[in-house]
Amino acid sequence: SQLIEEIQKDIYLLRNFTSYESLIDEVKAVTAQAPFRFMHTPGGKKLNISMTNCGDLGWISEPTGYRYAAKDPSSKRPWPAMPQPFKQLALTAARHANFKNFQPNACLINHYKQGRVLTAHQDKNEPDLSQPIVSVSLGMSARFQIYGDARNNKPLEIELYDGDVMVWGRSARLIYHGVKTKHSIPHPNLGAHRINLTLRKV
Ligand code: MD3
Ligand code: FE
Repeated sequence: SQLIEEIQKDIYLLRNFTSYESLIDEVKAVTAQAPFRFMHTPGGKKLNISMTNCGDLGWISEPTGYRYAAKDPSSKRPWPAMPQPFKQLALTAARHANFKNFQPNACLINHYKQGRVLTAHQDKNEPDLSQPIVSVSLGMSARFQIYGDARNNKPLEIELYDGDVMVWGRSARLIYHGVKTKHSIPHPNLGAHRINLTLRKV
């Protein structure tokens, strides 16, 4: 359709598909129960992006490794339930990319201050690689980097803005990717902060 662009094989971009205003109440409801926190890497360093989760399972980084956990290690309670609007958005976005009936059960929520980076990495902690990943950008813009099959490739860079949604699946599911926010454009309401939702079926 005209709404969706396949920017590379199996990587779909839906510009302006949602907005900060549409989802911020749900984000705040989640972070009131499970605040953003800086997790520690298996190497013992602090991540420079703060994170939280909602849904049945949440991605966590600990000195013992990365994993999906049913409980928030800070509160020792289950993660907040996934808000219905998150599920609906993921289902609809995935359908546009020809993934039928995508029902995410895990949502990682990343918070970037201006200048923070997510270095090139693969997402490979998920058991079923046939499932897509849907990501939602809110607030400040960011430079998204697509490295392909090796982290030393020269990346394709695309600027993502508030409300942009991407769907990654099939042959793109294990690509190396990263995020830069050095030259980001602040959002009128959220300022120099970016919130990213990463919706998965784990
Ligand atoms: C491509 N987050 O949390 S979301 C992550 O903007 C992560 O916060 C970035 O990479 C962010 O792991 C990017 C887009 C994304 C997420 C997962 C992917 C792209 C992906 C998995 C495979 C390929
Ligand atoms: Fe990732």
